[in-house]
Amino acid sequence: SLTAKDKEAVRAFWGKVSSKSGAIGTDALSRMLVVYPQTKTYFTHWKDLSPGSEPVQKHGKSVMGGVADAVAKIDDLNAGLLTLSELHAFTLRVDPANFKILAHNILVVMAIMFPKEFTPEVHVAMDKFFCGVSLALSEKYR
Ligand code: HNI
Repeated sequence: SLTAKDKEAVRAFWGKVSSKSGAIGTDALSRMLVVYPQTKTYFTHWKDLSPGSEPVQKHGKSVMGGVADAVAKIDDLNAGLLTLSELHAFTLRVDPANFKILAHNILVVMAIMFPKEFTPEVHVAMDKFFCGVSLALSEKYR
């Protein structure tokens, strides 16, 4: 799990990239829908699922708001993300396998947008962080 050093690396990296979180979320969600088209089944109520569309931008921002919240609650992700886990499990019924897929796309976009800041140390810390987020979001499924 996340060491004190990992948490510090996540907080420091998030501090550098959070002002661009809307763009990160839009691009990550756009890529997820193109590269993993099975994820489109959850968003059939949207008018336009193409990269950068208005609902993709809006939801990209919303997801990254969740990520910001998770960074703030990094010391206890399971408790911190409980409400969001309940929403995804009971109301939205998102297959938890998709959390890893979205996390992967967010990492790819962060690496592209911040190549200098995305050091191997940051890569490991962010990967562990998103594993924790995915696990916390899956908590209410069982
Ligand atoms: Ni997710 C709504 C955060 C992964 C499908 N999601 C939200 C909201 C947040 C959020 C925040 C808005 C909640 C509210 O309205 O109160 N989602 C996150 C986070 C992750 C994640 C932090 C993982 C990093 N969600 C996923 C995945 C899918 C997903 C992987 C499906 C592939 N989420 C949804 C859907 C909604 C949603 C569907 C409702 C959106 C809408 O427009 O109806």
